[in-house]
Amino acid sequence: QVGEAVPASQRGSWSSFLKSIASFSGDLSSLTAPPFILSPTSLTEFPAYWCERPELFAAIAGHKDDEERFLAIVKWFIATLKGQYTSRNESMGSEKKPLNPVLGELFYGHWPDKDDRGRTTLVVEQVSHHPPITAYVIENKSKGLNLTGHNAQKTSFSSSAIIVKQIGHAILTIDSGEGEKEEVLITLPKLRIDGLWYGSPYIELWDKTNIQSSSGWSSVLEYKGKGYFSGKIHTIKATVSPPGSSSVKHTIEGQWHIQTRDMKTGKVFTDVTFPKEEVTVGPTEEMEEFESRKLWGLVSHGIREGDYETASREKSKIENDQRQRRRDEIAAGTTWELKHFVKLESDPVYERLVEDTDITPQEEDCYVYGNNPPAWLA
Ligand code: CLR
Repeated sequence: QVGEAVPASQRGSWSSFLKSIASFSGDLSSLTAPPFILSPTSLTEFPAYWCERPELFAAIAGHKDDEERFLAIVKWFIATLKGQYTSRNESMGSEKKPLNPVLGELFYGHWPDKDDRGRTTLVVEQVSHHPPITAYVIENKSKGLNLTGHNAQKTSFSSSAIIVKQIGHAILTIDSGEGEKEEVLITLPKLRIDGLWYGSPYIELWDKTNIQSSSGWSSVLEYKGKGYFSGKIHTIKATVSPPGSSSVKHTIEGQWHIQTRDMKTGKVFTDVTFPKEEVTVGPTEEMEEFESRKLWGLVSHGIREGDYETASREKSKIENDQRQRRRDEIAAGTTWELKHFVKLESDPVYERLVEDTDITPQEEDCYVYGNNPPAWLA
């Protein structure tokens, strides 16, 4: 039946929402959805998923050997997938529609030092509203680790599912303090959002992504869902190849939301069945106007409490304020100034790393971090 998981009073508006996405491709964030499917969290918070296993991130710096270090990167990456793609189902019962960030929206956080892993910080800025683009940097300075990336989405609709192509990439820089820094390109998986008809959307990953290091080590990660090679949901197969070769030295297989194994040794490679560590953020009262939880505070509260009238009124206020700002800028002949990132039309690191690979596209833009965190985070 249509919308089993949809409150009876919202079934009509859920069907119209589904019809509007079916006849629409591009920026989903701008479509109005019924209240039951709204998430109280803005997309600017999502980059935190990259570091919810801070000890695995820090562990990358603990290996002197290129091969060992590369395997640590693959391990950390696979372990982030569960948080990135299933955590809304766990916390809210299904995938939901996140709040659409405003231009210049900010999100700051950190994971404290513990057990010698060092402190890790997160700076996120919404660098474009139309189309929505989010830039972020995650740093563990004591370990010489920096992950800088940006992401956007291209959505389309196909046989009752939303297909999401992720645009953008992340670069992990590892500075061991001796000699050249290692640079590692990470590309992002394609998403298929199913379960829409019933009103309980969930994500499956498909196709392939790459991890490509300047050390020459590389990995191709292949994603499948139920009904493909293993018949199980959230399946991954990663192959790891040494420099200058496409021969496979390691194969990792399993389910990214539970466990994967190294097929050669039979040993567990990733296990994400124990709790992750959410990012620590300061008190909302001390935040600046454009910090995500402050900006959306009343909207989020409304959504959480089921007070959708307040949520929608407060959301309109934010959107009207944004429209007015854009009009004022046009009148004054100015543009919004980003606080932390600078856009480059082409990313030299990306382009160097994809050279001689079949990674597409061969060119991408990027957002460079200005190394200017707020004082309390620095
Ligand atoms: C953002 C970048 C993160 C990984 C990630 C996870 C879930 C994705 C999100 C990204 C982008 C926005 C997204 C969301 C799932 C649903 C949502 C595609 C890629 C869309 C806009 C909302 C669809 C609406 C239905 C759920 C009703 O690292």
